[in-house]
Amino acid sequence: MEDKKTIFSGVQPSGNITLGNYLGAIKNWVSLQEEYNCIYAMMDMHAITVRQNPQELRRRTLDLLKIYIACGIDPEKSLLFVQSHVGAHAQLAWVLNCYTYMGELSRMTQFKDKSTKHADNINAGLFTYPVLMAADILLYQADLVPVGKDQMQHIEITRDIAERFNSIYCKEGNPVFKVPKGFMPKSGAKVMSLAEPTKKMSKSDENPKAYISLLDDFGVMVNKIKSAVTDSEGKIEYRPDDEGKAGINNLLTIMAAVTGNTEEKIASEYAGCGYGDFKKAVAEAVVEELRPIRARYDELSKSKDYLEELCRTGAERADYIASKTLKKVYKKLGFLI
Ligand code: ATP
Ligand code: LTN
Repeated sequence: MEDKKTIFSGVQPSGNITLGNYLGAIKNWVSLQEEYNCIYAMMDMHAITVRQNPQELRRRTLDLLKIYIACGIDPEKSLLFVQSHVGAHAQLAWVLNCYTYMGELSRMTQFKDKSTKHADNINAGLFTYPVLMAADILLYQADLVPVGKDQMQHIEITRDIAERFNSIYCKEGNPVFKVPKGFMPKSGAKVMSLAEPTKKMSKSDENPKAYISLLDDFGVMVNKIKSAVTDSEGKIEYRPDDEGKAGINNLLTIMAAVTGNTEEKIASEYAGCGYGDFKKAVAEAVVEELRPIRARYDELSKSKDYLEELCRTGAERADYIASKTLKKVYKKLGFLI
């Protein structure tokens, strides 16, 4: 166990978990559990960079834990915890804020997108969001961070912050922080909106037709896929998005991520097939992938005590690991400890 490399990742409980979150991140986490020491958290502190309803946030945080387990994360193998239960995240984030430049934060695509979308609430937390994310990752000395494509820029800044800190304080070698690498799935790293296939599928999209929630009724999922925006060419081919194929490419990607085949192979399998039939096949594949997840999710909904106990023990174990890194950092900085 100790010799294994470490994985860290998480999702924010900021909405209904989507097929994009699942194919881009969580599905990948499951397969890594045997080979790595895995730590997965519910990122509630990140979620408050956008206004949340407190009752819903509480419910969604526990729902997210249920989803992790239902998707195949085994709490006996992986460490699961709630971000806000471990004080070191906020503590290290403050320190790292002092080692991150305004210029580099202002280049973050997610900040630009979210500040356009929430123009009435461009808060400092939204701006320093990647610093908290760097703290999450660096506290656990993670080697690998499995995320979707949209988060790779945040992994890059995490690497820059870690290297900067190490180069200032660890000249003699023996770095305080391990410099992590991002890790994306072959297919599904960027699942697009079903309504606007040039935009990322996002759990906080106002249009529920844009995304598939893992908790949607199966009938609703099928209808959403059937009404996914495509093109009028009528050809199932995997070609560049700017040739108008974004919608079909997205359905091919979804099918590829679910079945483990490549987009090209699926395109050749369905070449000559009408869009209606292809959409039906994609919808069936998605429903069959999510059916067992839903059954386990429903089962877990009866076990609130078990879930709360997992959060308690998870937080204790995470706190133990995180405190060790934080102590090293404080010592390097010259804080009295
Ligand atoms: P929000 O809309 O609230 O910003 P989100 O849907 O983008 O949320 P996050 O919590 O930011 O979801 O992301 C959790 C994980 O899911 C990350 O690893 C992220 O890269 C991945 N992810 C999110 N959306 C997609 C997508 N459309 N395709 C693939 N991966 C995705
Ligand atoms: N910002 C991530 C969620 C997140 C995360 C992390 C992912 C917060 N901290 C640490 C990986 C590692 C997102 O998906 N929006």
